[in-house]
Amino acid sequence: MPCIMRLAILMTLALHPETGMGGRAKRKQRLAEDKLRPYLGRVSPEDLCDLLKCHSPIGSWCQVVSDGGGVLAPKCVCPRTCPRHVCSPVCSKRAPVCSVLGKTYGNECLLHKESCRKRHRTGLAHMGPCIVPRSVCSDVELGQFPYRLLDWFLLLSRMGGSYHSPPPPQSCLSHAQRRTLAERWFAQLDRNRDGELSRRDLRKLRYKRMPLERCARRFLQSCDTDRSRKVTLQEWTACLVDRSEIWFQDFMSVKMGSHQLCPVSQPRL
Ligand SMILES: [Ca+2]
Ligand SMILES: [Ca+2]
Repeated sequence: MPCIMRLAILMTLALHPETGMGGRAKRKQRLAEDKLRPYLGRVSPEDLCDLLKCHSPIGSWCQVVSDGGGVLAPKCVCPRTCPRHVCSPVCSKRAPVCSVLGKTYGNECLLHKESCRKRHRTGLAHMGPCIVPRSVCSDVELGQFPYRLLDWFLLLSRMGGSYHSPPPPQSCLSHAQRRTLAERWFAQLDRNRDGELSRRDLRKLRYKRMPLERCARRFLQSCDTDRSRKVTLQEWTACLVDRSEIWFQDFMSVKMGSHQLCPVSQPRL
């Protein structure tokens, strides 16, 4: 597609943002498809597909389909069948692919088929297999995960801050400071502010580059002690702070916050 034509379409999409309260996926989808309608027949439907963002059905992808009157148009659809193999019948340009969740699919069609089935929008991270294969979280790793996670939160909290001397390690924090750190992150992660962390709240957390990221799901499941599928602040601090301290003391046989190893002055977070 010529650059000018692509620019014109993009400007049209930008000048008519999909506003409206609620932003219902179906309506957004209809609007997005309507905006491309003037270009049908002038621009190849494959190129229009590249510009069409799929909101509905959830997990769908853009395919060129006949609109019934014989006109080929881009449309967001859920694939019913996909070629099982990378080269069936011909090698796809987009095979294999890696999703943002770190899972490799034989082709992009399979990714969307699963997304549609699970009714969960899953983005494409990059072409080719995921570089780091998904691995399992061992019991030993799960044991140290709360400490590593708290350490990581502390690092993120300090990033961008200025200090004259290197900040003390997490093991020097007092129990109260550790709780404050965990509470701050709870508030930050609880995006809908209902006082509980749901899987939706934690989606952002899981896919950041944190140490032992593969343990995140198992860890969060273990925090939900009453199996309510949500983690309360009490569950969160017990899971993150108490288990960090137990692990550290067992592993290092040193009391956390010991002044023998830490600066005498109480460190700030
Ligand atoms: Ca929440
Ligand atoms: Ca719970």
